[in-house]
Amino acid sequence: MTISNWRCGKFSIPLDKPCVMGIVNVTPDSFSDGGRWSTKDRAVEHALQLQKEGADILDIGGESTRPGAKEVSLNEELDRVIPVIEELSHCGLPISVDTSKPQVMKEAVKAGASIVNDVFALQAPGAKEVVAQEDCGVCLMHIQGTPCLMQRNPKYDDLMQEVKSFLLTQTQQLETLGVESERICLDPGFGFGKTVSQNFELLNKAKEFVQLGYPVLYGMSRKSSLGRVTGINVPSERMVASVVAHLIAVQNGVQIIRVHDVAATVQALKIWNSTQYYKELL
Ligand code: 8Y7
Repeated sequence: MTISNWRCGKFSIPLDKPCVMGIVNVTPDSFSDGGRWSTKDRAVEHALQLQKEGADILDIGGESTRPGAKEVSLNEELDRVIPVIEELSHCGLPISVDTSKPQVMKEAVKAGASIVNDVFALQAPGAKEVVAQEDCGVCLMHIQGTPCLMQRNPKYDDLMQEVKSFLLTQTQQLETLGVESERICLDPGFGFGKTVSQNFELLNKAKEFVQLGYPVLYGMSRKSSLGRVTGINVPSERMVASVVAHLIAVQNGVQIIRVHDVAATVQALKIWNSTQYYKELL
């Protein structure tokens, strides 16, 4: 079973070719000289740059989800992401909001976001109801534990089975609330409560998630497991590793990839696409 489109509000995102979600972080810049560029302006500028580089979706996040990151208050998160979403809502690309807070989801969709991307898979009280009331797409990601504690001691009896069954349980609950399956995307959560070995098992077995019949998203960009096996300690230097990891996911049928380095990823995908569609080449 192959799914042809991901329905996200006014967008129907085609999945016949891999789709690139560009990462846009809206976080105050500690090196800022104090005013020439606001946090909002920097984020919008970066998002438009990723659009130029060929991103298909822009993922806007105001809360760091990195291991050990500290939490951001509701008002702070709203102040960060809503103005950026409003400004980008007319750029022509579907906007995704990276949040776990139901109120942020609701305000973001009202401001023009078409996708809710939640690393907690809508487990917060009221989150599923917000998505059910709107017409947006949603990405459900698997996590074991919380960002603060997840890397302490990840444990599974059967990794693939547990991740799949978690995602399908969340999906079923959403569908019971009236959310159409065409709106739901699944993500195994590379790096979220998994060992290096478990992360690469998820990548190796990506086809098993694709076979569930929903669009599948993988986000591995610059993550520490890529650093561990390459010996590259600086995240921004992991571009080649990231591009290769995402290309492996795509080769295994994954339709959506979430990346920082959009230009390099798009370049790689043009080669991959050419192997799939060579009959269309001159
Ligand atoms: C993922 C994600 C992050 C991911 C999805 C980072 C917000 C950590 N990772 N969302 N978000 N999948 N769907 O290093 O893997 O980018 S934050």
